[in-house]
Amino acid sequence: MFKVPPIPADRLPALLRAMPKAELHIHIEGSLEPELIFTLARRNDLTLPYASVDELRSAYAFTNLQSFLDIYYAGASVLLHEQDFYDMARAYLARAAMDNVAHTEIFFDPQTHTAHGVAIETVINGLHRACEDARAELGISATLILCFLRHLSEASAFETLEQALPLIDKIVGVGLDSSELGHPPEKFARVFARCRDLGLHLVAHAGEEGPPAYIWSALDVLKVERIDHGVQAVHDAALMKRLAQDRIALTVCPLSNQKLRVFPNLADHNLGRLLEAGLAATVNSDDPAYFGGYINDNFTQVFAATGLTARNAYQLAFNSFEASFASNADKRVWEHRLKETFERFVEYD
Ligand code: ES4
Ligand code: ZN
Repeated sequence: MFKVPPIPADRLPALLRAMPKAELHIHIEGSLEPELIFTLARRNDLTLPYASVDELRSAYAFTNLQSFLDIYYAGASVLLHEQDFYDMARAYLARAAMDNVAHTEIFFDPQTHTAHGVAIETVINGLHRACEDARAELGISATLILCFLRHLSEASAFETLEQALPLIDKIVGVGLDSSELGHPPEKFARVFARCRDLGLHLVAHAGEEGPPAYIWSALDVLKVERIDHGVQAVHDAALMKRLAQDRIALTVCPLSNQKLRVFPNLADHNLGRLLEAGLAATVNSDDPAYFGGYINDNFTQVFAATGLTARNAYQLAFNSFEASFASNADKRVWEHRLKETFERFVEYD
């Protein structure tokens, strides 16, 4: 790997912002800012149980994953038309481009929308058009990952997959999200096997609040290529070895973990420990509108709180490209730009 040159500590935040990166763990419904929730509610003649944007934002006081999910699903209920999905994704992509995100693989939760009568093609077509336009107009590469809600049944996941089949060329993979505890990966073994046969990439949330056993079964039963979160892996030495040896990426989300109290403080986050153990960790925003920051905020805050270095920064950005489902040609271009950015920061020392 490229030998990372010494970079003065006071230039590290600027470097974190400037470096090209991939975002691999972003729930598009979690990018809906309160302002856009109100705009869409007005446009769709819906009344929200909050009088103002400020009142809605002040309801964002979570203490764990479930307390967050309850309000996150309520926020997503203002999305009804293809243009709503387009506008949401477009706003995220414009914001991500500002953070020098070169590539993103966006999660979406179709069951949240189909549950209240929105057709899956409305969801996928709106999101996909936003990705296409962003590539042309913002120079950002964006693809879609369909997530199954694990608190719902296997049958519901199969039904969702069936509905998505005519649009399968518009997604690159599938994931598994929502309430983790009590909903182990095994519940979706058959759905993931079918997705694998369809040639889709596979990821799953595991080890956010759930135990290392859920990470093992995501790997060995679902056969996923990346683990979303995965921070609980540190409690299982054999699992740490497996993740390092197989270069299984973890899409870590520091501000999410702080807000949902996975760690008592950001300073207690184990990102540095994961990197030290040789794991392919990455930094991501999860649900930026709810957790107090986009990807660069996640980088700058976790670096400031835990004392990570320029070398760690390079590794995290490099890991994000390597762990992506983009082509090798695209990866080489982004990795070259990454190296150039680091070299630029030494020269101006
Ligand atoms: C999520 Cl932080 C988190 N965990 C699990 N599922 C999710 N869906 C949206 N954000
Ligand atoms: Zn997530």
